[in-house]
Amino acid sequence: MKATAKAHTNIALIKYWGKRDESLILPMNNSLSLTLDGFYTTTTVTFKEKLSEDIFYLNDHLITGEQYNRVTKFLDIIRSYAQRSNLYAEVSSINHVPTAAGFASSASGFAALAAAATRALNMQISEQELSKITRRGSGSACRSIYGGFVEWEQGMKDDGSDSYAVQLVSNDHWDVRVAAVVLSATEKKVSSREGMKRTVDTSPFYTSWVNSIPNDLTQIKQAIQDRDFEKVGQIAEANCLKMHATTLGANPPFTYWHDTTMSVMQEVRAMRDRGVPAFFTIDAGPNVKVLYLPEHETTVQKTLREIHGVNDVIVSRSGQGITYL
Ligand code: 2P0
Repeated sequence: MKATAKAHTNIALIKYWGKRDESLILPMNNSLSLTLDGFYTTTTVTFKEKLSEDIFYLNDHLITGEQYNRVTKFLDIIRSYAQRSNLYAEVSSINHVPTAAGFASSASGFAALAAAATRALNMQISEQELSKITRRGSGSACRSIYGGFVEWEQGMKDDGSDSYAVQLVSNDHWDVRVAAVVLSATEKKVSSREGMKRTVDTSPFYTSWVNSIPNDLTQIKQAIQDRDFEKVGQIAEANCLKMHATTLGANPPFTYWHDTTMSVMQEVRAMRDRGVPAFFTIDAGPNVKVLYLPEHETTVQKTLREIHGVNDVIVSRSGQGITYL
């Protein structure tokens, strides 16, 4: 009863920001992402009759506390689905997601865990079903089941049965690159889970954000089909700015940006003024991700590395969905 799965992280171009159900992890809006080949998690799950509780190793370290609880609670969901409530597992995950890159490893982490655990239990489920289960671990993780450009359909039902991700185009549709710009600034941030809840509960800008999503989605999906990079970039960048604007209206207000975050944003705009099509997006942290096309890789990398306060630039291509090893 053992299986190993590999899942990549993803970057949202239309952001998931806010839940309508905290417990089932049901979002307020559809979101759209690109799966990235440079950042992934490999997880082996072994269910053993002899175990009386789960054991979790991350990068070869035994994990306890909050991180362990999140894993074991998620395994409870899978156990109840498989009707194997007293069967515990040894989980060993290796994260190839540098924490400093500002990508939440929860997306690749929960996707790899869900895939490995369901396979180890020999559950015969579709990718759609796997995406739904994965969503219960972390919302953005449900998009990492698929490669390329992916949409998470929020669904309408109270039980979450219609809330899952679908692939729009596979990773060979279009070679779009993403540079993760790693900043030297470190500061304790508001977690995305807490940040989105506070925003939903208190920000007067939140309703406008949600209402603006359907149009952004219609436009960006067409632009992806057409491989219209300028349009994809413009919509993604504007969508990111709208998401971050909602946090300034929250009570208490907060922002994920640092001064270097803004320096990178300005430099990306300056590149565009010089004729290099590059666009930024930012998640629940200070780091910036920059979208560009392969022919501009050298210029974009060099420009980003020269910004004061930038520690590293890690580039990635469009990646695959779940694979089993
Ligand atoms: C996203 N983020 O669409 C957005 C944009 C952060 C900003 O999904 O509470 O770790 O586990 O469902 O998925 C980060 O939130 O939150 C996130 P939970 P998750 O990628």
